[in-house]
Amino acid sequence: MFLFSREVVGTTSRLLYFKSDYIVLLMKQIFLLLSTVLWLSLSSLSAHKPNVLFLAMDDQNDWIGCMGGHPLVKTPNIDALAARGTLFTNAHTQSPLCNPARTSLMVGLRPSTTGIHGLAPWFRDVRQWADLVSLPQHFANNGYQTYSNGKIYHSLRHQPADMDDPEFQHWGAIGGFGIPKPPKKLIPPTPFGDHALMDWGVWPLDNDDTTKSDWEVASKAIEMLDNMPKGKPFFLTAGFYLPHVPCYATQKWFDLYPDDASILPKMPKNDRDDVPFSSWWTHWSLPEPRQKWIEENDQDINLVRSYLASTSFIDNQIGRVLEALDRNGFTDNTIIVLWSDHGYHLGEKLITGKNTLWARSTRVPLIFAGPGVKGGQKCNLPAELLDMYPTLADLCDLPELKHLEGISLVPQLTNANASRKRPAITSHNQGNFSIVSEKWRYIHYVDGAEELYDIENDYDEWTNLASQKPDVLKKMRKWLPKIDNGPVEGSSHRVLTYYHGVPVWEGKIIGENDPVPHDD
Ligand SMILES: [Ca+2]
Ligand SMILES: [Ca+2]
Repeated sequence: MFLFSREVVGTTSRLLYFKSDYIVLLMKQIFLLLSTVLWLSLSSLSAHKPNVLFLAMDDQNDWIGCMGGHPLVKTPNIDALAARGTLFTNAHTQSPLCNPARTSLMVGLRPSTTGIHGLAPWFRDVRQWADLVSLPQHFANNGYQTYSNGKIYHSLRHQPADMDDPEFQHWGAIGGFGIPKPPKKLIPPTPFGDHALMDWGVWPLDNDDTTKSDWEVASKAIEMLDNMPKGKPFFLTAGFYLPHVPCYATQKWFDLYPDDASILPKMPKNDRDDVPFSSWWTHWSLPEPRQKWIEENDQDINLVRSYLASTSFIDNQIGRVLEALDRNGFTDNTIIVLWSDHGYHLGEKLITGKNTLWARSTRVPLIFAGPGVKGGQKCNLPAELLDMYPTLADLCDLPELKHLEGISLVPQLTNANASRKRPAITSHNQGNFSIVSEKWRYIHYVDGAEELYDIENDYDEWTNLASQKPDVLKKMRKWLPKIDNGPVEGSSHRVLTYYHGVPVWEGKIIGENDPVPHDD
């Protein structure tokens, strides 16, 4: 009985064993089948995911053919891209300065939220922002291979290959300053220490573009496209440095433009008479020469022509990359976005450079083309560079990230008239904001001073209507961001603070009766 029982028990347990073994085997097979199905569907999904080509210009204002910012500028490749995509004609940066602008668009937060207002710090060095998932990281986390060329972040161009959570997985050309450089500056010494970057003119003299760093950025992007592994979608960048100073270009790009005053922008000498004095605080003392110095040194035509030549040279580099995209059969399945980090003044409002809250500083090219984007559209609704992150994630069906402050432009990419209720907001240090709607530009300075321009009828923003339109001011003030953080620890370079009524520029108090530096 006992034996029998044991036998029975043994048989039962053997049966149970066989049964459980069978179930395990079956489960394994089901798991394998499910994994295969999941893997197949994921890989077919990612194989069909659109690629992203992320093209950046530096300090490029609205002097782009299709934007109408300068009547003579020649940008045939950018214009052709706009013609087959959607051009945002009223797009604005979140800051008129490299580091805050680029940090903002790459992490999807406003400078007034991060407190990154100056050329330093690098946001990963700031404890509360160190782990932010940046735009390329979000793509990498979702099956994309990410490739970097040239200037995308303000200073970061390369990281070690074995780094955890790298900003990009593959690093190409470093890009950067307008090399090769002449043995000495081409223009006379500039105020504020004769900064090496404040220079422009024909260089190199041999008319050879292939030695230039921006040529190399395009070439490396082309090489990556030519050798792109199959099977995984890519997020590839080409970040160009020009027309950032020094504006060196070869003779053939200068030859596109007349060497006379017909290329100069219109700039009334009294344009700042109706502007608050605190506007000067936002660009109090800078290496970029004031217009007075430019004219006294006979540099106005030379600077404008050098800037235009540099823009056309970059347009040519963009054309080279787009040609490679096409040649490799990627065009139909690649979303292309072209942007500039902020604009540049070339004499308007009596200055050269950025660091202002007017159109020349804030208005930038922003073009989308590719799958999901309607071609041949111009959208005049306000748009922000901050919107690129959620827009690209939306177009590529990536999971939504809660921390992003921008909003997807996908509705406007399919219908340029789709409603958008939000204006475009730019800040330059704590308390200084510009707010742009379809009709108005409202500016609020840290001391409470205000400006208002009717941008529909006063494209150049010459007439400040703040004292005449109290109702409009009231409406526009409502858009001032509720979060307005001061400079984060480690901030420096072009940082303005204002505590207890005292403006401080780069650590030095601006006295009540101080004259505007190097403007006398
Ligand atoms: Ca810049
Ligand atoms: Ca004026």
